[in-house]
Amino acid sequence: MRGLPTHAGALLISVVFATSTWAANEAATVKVALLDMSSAMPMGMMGYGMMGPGMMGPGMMGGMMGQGMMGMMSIRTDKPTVKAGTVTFDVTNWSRSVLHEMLIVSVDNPNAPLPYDYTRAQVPEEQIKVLGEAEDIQPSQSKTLEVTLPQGTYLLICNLPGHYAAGMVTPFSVTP
Ligand SMILES: [Cu+2]
Repeated sequence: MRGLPTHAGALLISVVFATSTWAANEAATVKVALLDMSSAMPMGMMGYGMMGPGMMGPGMMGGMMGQGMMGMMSIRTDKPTVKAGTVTFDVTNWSRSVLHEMLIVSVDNPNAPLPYDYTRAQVPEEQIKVLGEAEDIQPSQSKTLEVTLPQGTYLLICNLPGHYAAGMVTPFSVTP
């Protein structure tokens, strides 16, 4: 504290105290963007692995609205990891035309593919461990989902027909 005026030292102490109190009580909030080719790109989500150059070749735009094209739909989060406890997912469907949803799936290995029913073009939900879901999110709408998550690895997916296969899956992890 040498050299600091007395009031600055007091201020510093109170800031440190307030910060630690806030951190202990902080409930994690995760912003989730549900995206497809009709989406208005959310500025805050830029840089989270958006499709690179080469994905959008000339003439592709017209055919992109069909379902089932790998990488044509996606889920992005503003953070890949939170601490165990109450987690609030703030889920926004940035699509201009397509209904989406978000399921929180507990997995042993986030790199392994989920079981898949090719007839229904969906992940069979009775064969996976769903810890929460925000269903039927209309284009340009948001839903908030609050869940208590233990430490572990998860996938966030959209399980409307064709959407998981089209790329609507992203890993998410919860630390102790
Ligand atoms: Cu979807």
